[in-house]
Amino acid sequence: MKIEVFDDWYSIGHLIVGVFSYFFVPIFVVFLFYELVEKMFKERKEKVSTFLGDLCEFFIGVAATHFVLTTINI
Ligand SMILES: [Ca+2]
Repeated sequence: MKIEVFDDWYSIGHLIVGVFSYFFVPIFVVFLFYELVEKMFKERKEKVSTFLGDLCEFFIGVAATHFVLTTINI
């Protein structure tokens, strides 16, 4: 199955939320809950491919933050 990553402008937001959750983990719980609610109750049904894409965008943000902090070593 194809996953749609960075399909809309909200995708940048998902990435940024991922960056913040690197420093404050509870944000991850809120984000996951929000995404699940959005997937289940959104008026125009969200596709599984964009739902998984949103999660990928989030984790790209987490991973990128970890990469930057460990390589630059601030
Ligand atoms: Ca997306």
